[in-house]
Formats: sequence, C-alpha cells, structure tokens
Amino acid sequence: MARRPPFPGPVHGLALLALLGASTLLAQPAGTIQDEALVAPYTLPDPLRFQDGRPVRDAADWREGRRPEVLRLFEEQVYGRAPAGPATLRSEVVETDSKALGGRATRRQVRVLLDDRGGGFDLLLYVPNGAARPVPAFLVPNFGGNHTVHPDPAIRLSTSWVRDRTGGGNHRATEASRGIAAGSFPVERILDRGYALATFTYADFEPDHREGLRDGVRARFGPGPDALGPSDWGAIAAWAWGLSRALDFLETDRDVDARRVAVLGHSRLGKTALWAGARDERFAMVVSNDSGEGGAALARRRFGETVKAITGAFPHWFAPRFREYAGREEALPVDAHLLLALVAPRPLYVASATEDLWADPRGEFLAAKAAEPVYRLLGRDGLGVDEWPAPDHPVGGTIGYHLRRGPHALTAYDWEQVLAFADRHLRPAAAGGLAPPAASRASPARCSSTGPTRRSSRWSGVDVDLDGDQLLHRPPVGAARRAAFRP
Ligand code: GTR
Repeated sequence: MARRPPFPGPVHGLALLALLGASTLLAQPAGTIQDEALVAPYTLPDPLRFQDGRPVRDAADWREGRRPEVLRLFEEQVYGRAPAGPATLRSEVVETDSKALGGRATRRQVRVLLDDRGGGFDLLLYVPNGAARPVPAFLVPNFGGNHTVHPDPAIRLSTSWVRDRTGGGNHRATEASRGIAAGSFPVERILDRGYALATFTYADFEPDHREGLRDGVRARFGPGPDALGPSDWGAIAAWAWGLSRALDFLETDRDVDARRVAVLGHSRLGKTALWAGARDERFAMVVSNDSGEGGAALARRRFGETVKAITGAFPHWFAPRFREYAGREEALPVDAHLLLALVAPRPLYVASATEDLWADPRGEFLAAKAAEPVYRLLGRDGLGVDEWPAPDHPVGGTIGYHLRRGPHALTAYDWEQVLAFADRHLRPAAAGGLAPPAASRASPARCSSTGPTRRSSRWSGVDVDLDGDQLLHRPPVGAARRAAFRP
C-alpha cells in the first residue's frame, strides 16, 4: 500500500499555517520545526527496560518495578512531587435542581472544602435523568469558570481568577462570559449518551500565571512559593491534584459510578488530565485532546513546541528541574510514550488536529504507538494500526486515536469519537456488550430541595457519616488505602 504522506508537505504546511494567520507563525520561536523532514533521528527510552538496563520480564515486573520507577522519574524530572490528598474533605451542595436543562438532568453545584481555612473548589455536576444510576461520568476541568461551559443561567459565576480572554479585564468572571466555552462542552449530547459531566475551573486550584502559586494549593499544601525545590510540584501537578480531589468528591456522590470516571482535558488541561490519570489509577479512562508538548507529544522530536519554548513561556507549569532539559531532550529519562504507558491497562484516548502543528499531532500518535508494548504486556490491545491514520479516521482498541481535520480546539467531532470510545469501555451495554456489575456502594439518600439528611454510609470501603450529600468527614486515610490510590 502506497505510504500516505504523514502530513501535507512542507509547502502545504506553510500555506496551511498562513491560513491559520501569520500571527501564529509569528508567535512561534524562530527555528520551530514544522516539517517532518527536519526531525532528527532519536531513540526513545524503552518502556520494557529498567533504568539500570534490566529487561521487564512480565506484568509483575512492570507493576511492581518499572511502573513505579517511571512514575518517580516523571515526578522528579517533569511535573514535580505533589502531596497526598487532605485527610479531611468536606463538601456542601450549594445548589441543586433535579429538573435542570428542561428536565434532562439533575444539576448539583458543590463547594468542596480542602482545609478549614476556606480553601476549596466549586464543582458543577450534571447527571442525566434518563439513565439508570449510578452513571459513568466525564470529569473535565475548564479554563474560564463553570459558568462558561453552558448558558444555563443557574450556574454560579466563578469567583476565581480567570484568563482575561474570558474575564472583565481584571481576571474576574463576568456575565459576558456565560456559556462562551459551550462549543467544547456539548453537555446535552454527553447527558443523552448516558454520562454525567463534572467540571471545575483549574484556577480554583491555582491561577495560571507565574505568580499564581502564591494564591493556589501549592501555597496551601506546601512547600511555600519561596521554598520550591527542583522536583517540587508545578502548576500542572497542582491542577492534576485537583482532578484527584474532584474524584474524591465523586466517590461520595450516589448518582455517579466513581469506578467509571473518565478524565478528559484539552491542551494544557490535556497535559493535566494525562498526569492525573497516570498518578491516580482510580480514573477508569484518560483522554488527551491536543495536549502537545509536556503531554502526549514526544519531546525528543522537537517538532513544534519544545521543552525550551514551553519552560520559557510557562515556567510555572512544571517542576523547576524540567527546564534543565531545554535543548537536551535526549537526556530526559522519560518521554511522552512512558506517560501514556502509565495509564495502561486502562483505556486511553489521544486526539490530535491537522492544523495544530505546535502540538506535533504526529508526535502524539507516535507516543501512543510506543506505549503499546506495555498495553500488550498487560494483556490489552493497543492502537491496532501502524500507520498514522488519515484525518477524520479514528482508530484503536484500548488505545484510541484520531487526527481531526482542523485547528487546535476541543470540538463536537472530538467528543463524538471519545463518546463512542467510552461506550466501548465504560458502557459496553450501550455498545452492545455486557452491562457493568451492579453498583456495590450503598446508594445515599436523595438530597431533597429542603436540604440534606444525616446518615452513615460506606466510602471506598470506609464507614463515613454523610448529611445528605455532605461528607461530614473523611476518616484519616489508612496506609493501605493511601498506598491504594496514592495521590
Ligand atoms: C500554548 C502552549 C501549549 C498549550 C496551549 C494551551 O500556549 O504553548 O503547550 O498548552 O497553550 O493550553 O492552550
């Protein structure tokens, strides 16, 4: 079969970039590689060989040896070490409506407290009314505040820092930004497919700027802004930590099956979703949409954004140590394929876009391909193809991939492929397969409009006291359980 050009040739590429508008080209550092022919040969670290050169012989070797080694290397060299979750986590349902979106959904807006000094985040949850509960869910962090994901007037305006593109010019949310990100959050479509949608704004955990760490969880849960060591957590690790805190809450919500939560992120939040899914094996499925450098794209290709470019433009995103690899990607003990391999054997979806050269769409596919040996070692299939697929031709088994025709964005097309993939892995019944086992946890009493009721329940095998949907306290995490879900 004639080999399909991996991507429209250099001439087409430049014309395409011109189409994207000179500004993008201008925005990229001189010397940015956008032509496959300019990618220098590189050697990836072997997923199935320990750092000391010993081969990974079997699944046990991976689980007990190589996987922890890879995780530690990403913590030390790229994203930084994050603390375990807070021992106490309280939540309060601040608004709920069982007839939201014209009766299609139950909406819950929850304030989740991370400490007793008011630290916390606002989670917006939509649960489909038409599906048997508990339902699987997508957990998707947003950029501009929960009120931006849908024009639903009942969504509370975010009180956190927002990127000025969506705020009133002072990084404060305004009504003007209500629903502006709805194109990336097809809420009704997700609900109609039988999934709940949970979202929060990443800035609730840390505002996305160089001094943001002074107002975020890195300051609250240490080490303080002026005591950051070379391998201490960066902002991406702080946002990923936030995803685990949101999952902590979802584990207490009776309508959500916390064993079937897919974490999905776009762009910088795609990097975040990958790192959260790698660290926290409670996530049943992980989706990276156009995550690029520091996410699903192989750093060693130096195609599009590089370690130098990203650590220069966003020094707060990674552990300070990561910038030491600027221009020295070959010295990195890891690369994106190992990040993807940390998700194994769970379903993983990687989405790219043809015009998103900065994110190296081909590099995202090649990383997924290079993660396959770990999936196979753990008894799962991978992508099922060797060639980079043509645009708009989704592929994959336990690792899914598509290259959407178009720009850097999270679109309805991306969601359609992800929903079909999720149906195969999280709702096999919907895809004509077996139904998942009945929910094991006691289903908590309904949160009535007159407010919560006290009762005890079990939370991940631990007795807890709940008041309606409010988790009164979470008992100290036992060593075994901490080991179980670590973050
Ligand atoms: C760009 C950055 C990319 C990507 C993107 C985004 O500026 O260079 O790595 O993360 O932002 O998150 O929108």
